[in-house]
Amino acid sequence: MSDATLNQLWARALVEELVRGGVRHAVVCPGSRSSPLALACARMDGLRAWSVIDERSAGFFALGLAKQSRMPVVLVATSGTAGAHFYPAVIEAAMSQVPLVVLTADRPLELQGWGAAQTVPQARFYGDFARYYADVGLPEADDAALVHLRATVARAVGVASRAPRGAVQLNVPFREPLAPTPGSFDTKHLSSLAREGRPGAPLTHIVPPARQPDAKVLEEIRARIAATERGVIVCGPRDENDGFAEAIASLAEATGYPVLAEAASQARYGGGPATVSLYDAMLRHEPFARAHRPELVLRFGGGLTPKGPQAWIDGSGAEIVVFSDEGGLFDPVHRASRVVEGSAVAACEALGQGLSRGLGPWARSFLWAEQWTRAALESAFSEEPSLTEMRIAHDVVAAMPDGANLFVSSSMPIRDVDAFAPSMGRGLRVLANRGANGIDGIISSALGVAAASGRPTVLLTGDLAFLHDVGGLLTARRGGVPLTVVVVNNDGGGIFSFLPIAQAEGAKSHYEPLWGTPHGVDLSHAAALYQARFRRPDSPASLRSAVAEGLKGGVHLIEVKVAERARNVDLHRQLFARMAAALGEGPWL
Ligand code: TPP
Repeated sequence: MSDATLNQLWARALVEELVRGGVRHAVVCPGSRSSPLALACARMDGLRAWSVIDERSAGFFALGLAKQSRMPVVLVATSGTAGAHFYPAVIEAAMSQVPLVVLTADRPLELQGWGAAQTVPQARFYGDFARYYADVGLPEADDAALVHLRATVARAVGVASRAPRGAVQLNVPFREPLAPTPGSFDTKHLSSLAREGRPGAPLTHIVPPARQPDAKVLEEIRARIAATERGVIVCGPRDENDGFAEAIASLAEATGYPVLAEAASQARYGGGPATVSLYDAMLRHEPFARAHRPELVLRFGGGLTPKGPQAWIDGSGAEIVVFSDEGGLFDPVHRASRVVEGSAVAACEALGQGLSRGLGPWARSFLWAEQWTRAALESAFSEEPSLTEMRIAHDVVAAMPDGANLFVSSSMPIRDVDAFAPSMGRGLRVLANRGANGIDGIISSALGVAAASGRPTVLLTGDLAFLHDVGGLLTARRGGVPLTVVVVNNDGGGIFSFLPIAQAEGAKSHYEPLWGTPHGVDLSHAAALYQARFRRPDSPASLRSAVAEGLKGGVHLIEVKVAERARNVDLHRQLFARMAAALGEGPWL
């Protein structure tokens, strides 16, 4: 192999090791110092190079690609402030275990610290949020240096990909010339290991430990399950597409426990017959909540989005066992007696062995409540045909075909999907940035999911989150990524109306400018700027048909104007009350 410059030889070796480690997508931001890396990404077989102009969007686009594909994705930035814009995506990756490999191109050592342009200290840019950091050093046409580079890249990919997954940073300095020059670079003196690595495999394959949970502990928990009828399985947000829904359905059948499945748990849409979606409403019915206090809770995934059910679990006095795939802990009030690390699917399979309780009166009581709260929800919607925020969440899910993706923004959209969009007999992949719950990078994250999956994808977002990352729409156009964006436009931050600050006398005159933050933006201009199809449906039927139309292809912006934010709080309370009241006096256990 020969290459036009030493920098090219170096960058090619680096990117070759990324691909051998399983990287299939590179998100490259424009810059000069990063040119050798950009070119190596664009030329590398087996790697799709995406160009994204704004590094903050690029970070979230990569996050979405990696969330969906569960494979590490590489990000490339030039030197200076560029790489700093990856920070929020790196944080989300760390908090929700998404594998990213960040390459920050840099100036050489002799330009550091003396005022050279676009030169800032880049070592450990992301602090503890990056799981690994190395400066790979300046390119050298030397066996030891190239083998070390390859091994370091292989190691970085290995760390990003093993539990707990997350972002890693490699700082990559280059001297000029940064562009390829005519002629070839002599590599004859190099060993084949330095020049080519190990074709078909990383130079150093770091094999992660087996993720089988501890057998003895599972045996103890199985004995506890066998002795306990009043148990529940609780599934919080979890991205994995590893047969989790099926494993949970079998565990429910074996244990006789209902499954409280959060919207983004991958256990709700496409879950088994024990799936309970409307737990938030049903647990607002106090006698029902009291009568259904569990004695054993098997928890999977992250924290539940709604507070009430979480408090019900924490206050139940039940024994709580947390199954943590990635070693992450979700137990902020310290109620869990055990945290079992290792594959959740493997844990489900092992726990169900030898048990066949089936769905008896205990589980059926939850499922009965699911039916009744659901009937109340549907009848409320049929009586009042206006597009409320709750109705939008419900109808967007209802309009989606089997196998599609739904990305849901933080703030009210994820809460509304969770509370008002029950399982509808279709398999959907529902993803959200629940690691740090940011409203940043939402459009770009959804685009990453759409790009990695090649499946119809809808984003449901609030207007502030939309405006926060509106520039992300550029990637839809430049990268040709189809996406249907539904914006719930309440002209500001609706979630704050649910909080005490909205009522506080002392903050009254400041509430709108500082929390409500109305903007009055006409979103059709955003559609025009990024050449998206724009629609503004004003009825449930026109919303559904706009979503169905959007899913045929292209970039679509669907804006739904909704009731004023304060009124939305009342509408939520009324609907929750109506659903809970449907449980009446029983019949329960
Ligand atoms: N900045 C970031 C990056 N993330 C955050 N979560 C916040 C600020 C705080 N925050 C939480 S919700 C919210 C804000 C600013 C308002 C979101 O408004 P919108 O997207 O319109 O959704 P709505 O509340 O109306 O449902």
